Amino acid sequence: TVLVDVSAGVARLTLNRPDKLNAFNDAQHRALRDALQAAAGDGSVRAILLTGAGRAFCAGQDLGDRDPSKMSGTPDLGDTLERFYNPLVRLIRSIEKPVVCAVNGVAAGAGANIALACDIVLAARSARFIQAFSKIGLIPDSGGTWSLARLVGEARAKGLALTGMPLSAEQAADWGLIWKAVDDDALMSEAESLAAGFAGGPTIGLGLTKQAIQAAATNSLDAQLDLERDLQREAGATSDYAEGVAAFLAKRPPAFTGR
Ligand code: LHQ
Repeated sequence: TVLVDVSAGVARLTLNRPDKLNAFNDAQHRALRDALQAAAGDGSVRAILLTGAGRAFCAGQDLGDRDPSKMSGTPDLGDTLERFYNPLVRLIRSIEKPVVCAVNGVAAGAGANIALACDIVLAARSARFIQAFSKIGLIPDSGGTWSLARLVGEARAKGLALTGMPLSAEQAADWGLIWKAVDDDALMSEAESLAAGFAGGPTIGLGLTKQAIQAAATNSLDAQLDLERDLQREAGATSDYAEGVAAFLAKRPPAFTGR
């Protein structure tokens, strides 16, 4: 249910249930979590690229086996979030390497918000972001209420979440929801070259940068300045920092090793 290809420092993870628009069942959750954990722990992997097989990125939860009228008792969706979606979002945010998401087609429900949990989101011009939850009586999950409000502000977050209106890739980029909208046939090459750039980059510095920017969402300026001091101390102790400065002074391209 998730294809994994590791080469040249990049782990490519492809959601692979195309006939279900890559909707999540428990098996796909387990496969994605395992693949992300493996990539996080593999020192040869310095960037992660997440995408979907077929015409969609991900249609969110697979609703096929979720019909409450065919189940006994009250469904506990909080349990599903606690066991699957919340750990997935926490994992993506905590990986100390850039996670690039190439949204190749529609991203709906939890599928949209998992994309938004990634560090850099590129989307094919034909892709749509749909906060489908309101159509079935749910609230945006997988961090959606948090990331939407922060990325596009309360007015647009509420508009998207309450209406469930599809947002084009172009509009998503204009609003600052994602990094960039890309022509469909250029999506994967752009995503690959971005990931390759990260894989040849100063991995520790990039990981610390991700950590610092995420911390800014909840820190005061004072706390953030303290954090920058601590993380810059770490970054400045890496051999990639020494290499970066040496290369700059010698007017040659740096050869970063990720250490
Ligand atoms: C699907 C799905 C799908 C199963 C398309 N499931 N089959 C968390 C906690 C626990 C439970 C609840 O959920 C959550 C979080 C969530 O993610 S809630 C939101 C769940 N997702 C949705 O409500 C989106 C449902 N899908 C759609 O609205 C449409 O399929 C979109 C807009 C994504 C795409 O529309 P189209 O391009 O017109 O494609 P389609 O609707 O014809 O779908 C193609 C096939 O994929 C179709 O199957 P079929 O056998 O008829 O070819 C769909 O039934 C199936 N599919 N999404 N989530």
